[in-house]
Amino acid sequence: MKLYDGGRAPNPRRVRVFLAEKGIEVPLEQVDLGALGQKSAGFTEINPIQRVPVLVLDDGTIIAESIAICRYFEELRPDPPLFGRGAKEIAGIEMWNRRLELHLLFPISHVFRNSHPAMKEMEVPQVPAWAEANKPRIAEFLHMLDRELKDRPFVAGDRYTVADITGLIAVDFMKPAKLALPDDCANVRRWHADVSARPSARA
Ligand SMILES: N[C@@H](CCC(=O)N[C@@H](CS)C(=O)NCC(=O)O)C(=O)O
Repeated sequence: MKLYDGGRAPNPRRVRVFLAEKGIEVPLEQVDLGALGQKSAGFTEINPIQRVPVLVLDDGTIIAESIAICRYFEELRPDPPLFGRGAKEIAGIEMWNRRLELHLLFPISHVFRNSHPAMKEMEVPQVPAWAEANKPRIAEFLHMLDRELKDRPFVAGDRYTVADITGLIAVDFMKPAKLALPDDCANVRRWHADVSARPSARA
């Protein structure tokens, strides 16, 4: 088994944090995104979408998409249950994970990819207006999340889940995207400090 990783890039880190929470070690192979290694012929054969992370199993099965990879390991090692247990809990965690992907991680990624000079060759064409358009959406979502986190310790309830991993990675990705947490988001700040203090956050 081998996990194609991408250093500081946010999606591969989602999987590394997930694996650290599960206590699973997987051999990593770095794909140099700066040198556009994901666009090489060899890697394109592994993932025609040209993105990391990608998990390759010993039988040659290829699993791309961070959440698909995480779900594979959840099935192999159900404890701790980061996608939840039982219909209601699983649905709630899925709901929050999707909200954090669609309304926080992806918009932050749009800002980064469409405004950062280092992304010129990966995001073609860069559309600076799209970066600007996403900024108020990010702030609006963070204020909503702040209200939600007033009454519970973690994004989807009382326990740390994959939704917290997506949130942690999203908020950390605000720095390279040159975005700041709004001053009045004290609950998000408290939650972010808590999830950042977990050993898995260093993955
Ligand atoms: N939906 C995919 C997104 C993967 C993705 O966008 N990966 C980025 C790194 S965070 C990448 O490989 N970018 C290379 C490129 O844009 O050329 C997932 O969840 O794994």
